Amino acid sequence: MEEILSQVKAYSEEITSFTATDADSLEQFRIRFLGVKGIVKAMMGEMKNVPVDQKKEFGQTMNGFKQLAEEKFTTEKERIDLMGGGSSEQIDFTLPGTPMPTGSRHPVTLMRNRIVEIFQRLSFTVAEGPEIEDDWHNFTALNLDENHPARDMQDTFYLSTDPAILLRTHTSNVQIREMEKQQLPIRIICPGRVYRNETISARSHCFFHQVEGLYIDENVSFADLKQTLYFFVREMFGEDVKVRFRPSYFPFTEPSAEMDISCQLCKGDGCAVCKRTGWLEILGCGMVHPNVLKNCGIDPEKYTGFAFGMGVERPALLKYGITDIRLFSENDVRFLEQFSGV
Ligand code: 2U9
Repeated sequence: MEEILSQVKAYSEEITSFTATDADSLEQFRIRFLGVKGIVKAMMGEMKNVPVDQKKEFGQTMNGFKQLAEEKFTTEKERIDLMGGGSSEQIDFTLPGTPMPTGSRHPVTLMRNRIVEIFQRLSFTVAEGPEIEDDWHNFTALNLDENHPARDMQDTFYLSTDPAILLRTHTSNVQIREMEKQQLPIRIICPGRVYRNETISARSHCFFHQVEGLYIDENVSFADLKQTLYFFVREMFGEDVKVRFRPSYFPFTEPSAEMDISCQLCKGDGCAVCKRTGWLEILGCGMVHPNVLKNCGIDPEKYTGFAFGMGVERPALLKYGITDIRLFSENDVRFLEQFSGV
């Protein structure tokens, strides 16, 4: 018994001081101590030669011995695995890691965020609504009568005709839905994707993005409209930007106007981008038509409001010098990763 215990002690010291240099030396260790014909098994086999009154103590010693060998094997295995299986190769943990490609925001998103953020500073809040819409919210409530060309099957994508369910042609459906809630005043900015049944080309696509705005309260005037939009373009294009309003027509606003800014490329001198006029059209606007207010249950005698709408792709093309609108939806990472910002 004494002899066996001193052997176990010597083996225990050997185990404690063991360090595997690679997967091979670890395997040698396993075979030597934990294998079927290994030392642990052999030592345990000595139980039969131990006097009965010492069997308990011997059993406990052997269990500790076995545990020591197993734990050493486990910790050494983890260390060798971390080293990539061992051999003589050592891992240098100070080396830079494998690069993780980071994404970038889409140029249309960047432009949309810039527009929205400026109106948020004027206390406009973002409102969103469905892209699949019914006839009322996309057309009828907006004073577009039954014969309006925008309602033509060729101009819009219909999901069904009776009842008419379609892909919205503007984000104005969002404003209608907000007005129907009857919580006044309303000061909202509505960014979103819209659809038109167009032949796809470098200049037009069957879907694009808009940002529309709506402000309804008592005593809202055309002067408020002008000053709000003037603030917007100054924030967007700089303090020296000039604006002009041209009378226009939209069924949902009266009076209506289109707003131009002085061409940012030639500073108004005339160039190819502004077609030698010195001006660029950037948005449409007007006072909300009384019929539209009535359609949403708002009293036009008490409340007035202004609305405006602009496309997002066109200013993004201009800002980033892009010449083909189709690039925006091709999802080519080589194109998309060129734009930075938040
Ligand atoms: C409600 C009432 C009025 C939104 C308006 C325009 C003028 C306009 C175009 C700009 C370029 C669309 O993307 S574009 O092709 N938009 O000219 N939009 S006024 O008027 C509204 C909207 C909602 C309830």
